[in-house]
Amino acid sequence: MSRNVGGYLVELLAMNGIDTVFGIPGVHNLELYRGLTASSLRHVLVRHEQGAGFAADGYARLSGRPAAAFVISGPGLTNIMTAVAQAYSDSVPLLVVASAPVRASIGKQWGVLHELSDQLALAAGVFGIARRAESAEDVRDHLRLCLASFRTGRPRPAYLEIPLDVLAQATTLEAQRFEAAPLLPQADPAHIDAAVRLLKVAERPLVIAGGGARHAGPPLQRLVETLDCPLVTSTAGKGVLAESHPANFGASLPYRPIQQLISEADLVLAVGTEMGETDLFFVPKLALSGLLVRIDVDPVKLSDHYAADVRIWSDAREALQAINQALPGRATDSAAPTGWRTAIGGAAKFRSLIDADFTATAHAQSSALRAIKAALPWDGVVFSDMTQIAYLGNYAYPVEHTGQWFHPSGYGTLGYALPAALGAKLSSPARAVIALAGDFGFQFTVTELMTAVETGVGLPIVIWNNSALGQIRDDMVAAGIPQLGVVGRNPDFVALAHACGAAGHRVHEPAALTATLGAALNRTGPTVIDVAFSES
Ligand SMILES: Cc1ncc(C[n+]2csc(CCOP(=O)(O)OP(=O)(O)O)c2C)c(N)n1
Ligand SMILES: [Mg+2]
Repeated sequence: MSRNVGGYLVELLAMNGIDTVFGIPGVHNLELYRGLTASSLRHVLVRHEQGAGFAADGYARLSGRPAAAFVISGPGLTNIMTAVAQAYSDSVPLLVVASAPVRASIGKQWGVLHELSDQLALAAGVFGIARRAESAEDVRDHLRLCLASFRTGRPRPAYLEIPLDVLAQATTLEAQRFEAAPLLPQADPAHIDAAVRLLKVAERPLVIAGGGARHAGPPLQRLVETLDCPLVTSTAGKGVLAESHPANFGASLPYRPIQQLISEADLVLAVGTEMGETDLFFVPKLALSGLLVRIDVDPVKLSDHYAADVRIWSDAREALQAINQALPGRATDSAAPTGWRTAIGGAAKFRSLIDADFTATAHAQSSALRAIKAALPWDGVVFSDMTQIAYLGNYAYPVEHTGQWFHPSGYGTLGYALPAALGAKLSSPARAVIALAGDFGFQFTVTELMTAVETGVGLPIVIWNNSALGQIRDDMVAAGIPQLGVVGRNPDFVALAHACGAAGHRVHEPAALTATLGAALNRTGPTVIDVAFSES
């Protein structure tokens, strides 16, 4: 059968597990759209390419399934790059397919439409993998590589560009299903033995788990119970063990009592975590005084500025299972565990140390977080933005499982919450999903409210409205800088919602937030909830 390369690509995507494309058509990528209507792929028209990137990110974070974004050459690519950088830093797989100017013009600066001096090089700077297809065979081979990159080690966004003349070429190549099995590094048994030897004699061990451990909850729980040691998670690792478990000290890496505790450990086992600045807010590096054992699928992490004593290059679950097999029986089998964690007290004690420092504003944020939690079902999902309530929520919003609280941790990008929550809701319509953004961050991607209205998703968008760039204002005050550029004029968010065809409400206290959010979750279509508490 003959169709053009654009149509062939769509067939390949449909055969290889992509079911949703977020995009904006333009003259350059028209041939990507020719075959889309007849295919099984769902196309979601977004209002800005950054929204497409965030939506694909949210889609993958909640469902585990990658989505694609179709963008035009030049501005389509540059617009989506911020969202791609966010996905890169948080290890989220997504596929961007872009057109490119005709091959004859590339690199020649003729001034063709949407020209960049080097589009592929630009993409290579933000994606995990970036390829240009110069033929139908290239499309097949590069796409196989892009999709495989999502399953081999640390997932990153992938990029495939196809010049206009290639997109329009006819091809008779048959679409095919690629190999889909994950390919992960297997831990070297000698490294597992070395870790076990250290863990057996450690007196004050502590485990730090990140996003790379998200799927390793059961072996992680068994290990911390065996060792009777504290577990601390990054935001990406939030919920890997129920936060009500006495050994889970929560996503508390930024807090001083926890950093102090970590510095007193004689052995830290870091599983699937960077322990980077964005996990620590804002210490560049943890001060460790003991030994460090790291488990990571990313070899770069095993050789970074933390000098590890034992480096296990492996998937977290496999490595933890192997360690558990080699460790003596569970301490919790006996009535009274005798490890370090029991001696220093459980998570509750450390949580009260952290909570003792909360300001009046933090208490107001806390009450809003509790009000949100009360409105959501047990498996409800929050996509948060870069706002003060979310920085607190990273730690204080209680979860019992992974996949309930998402934050743009690594790249720290304003405007993430709404489009990411939208993508997540489209991936999993039965789940209760909300966006939680600040008044300023919401406005970065407010255009995607129209996408939410158009797709009819029952999506509450909660705005933490302190009428300011609150965090930056507070940072200026703390640094003795005269306040400048930290208070902007906000629209009437309720009226804005109505103008877009969404519902809109303003609430002033927690009970009203719970009630309004509960009702919004049962609505068809999005609801903007402007939260204006007195201490916000
Ligand atoms: C794309 C982008 N630009 C700028 C920033 C810097 N920044 C971080 S938080 C913030 C203020 C956000 O204000 P708002 O959304 O109202 O949240 P609040 O701090 O008031 O809770 C800014 C400007 C950023 N993180 N991302
Ligand atoms: Mg604000």
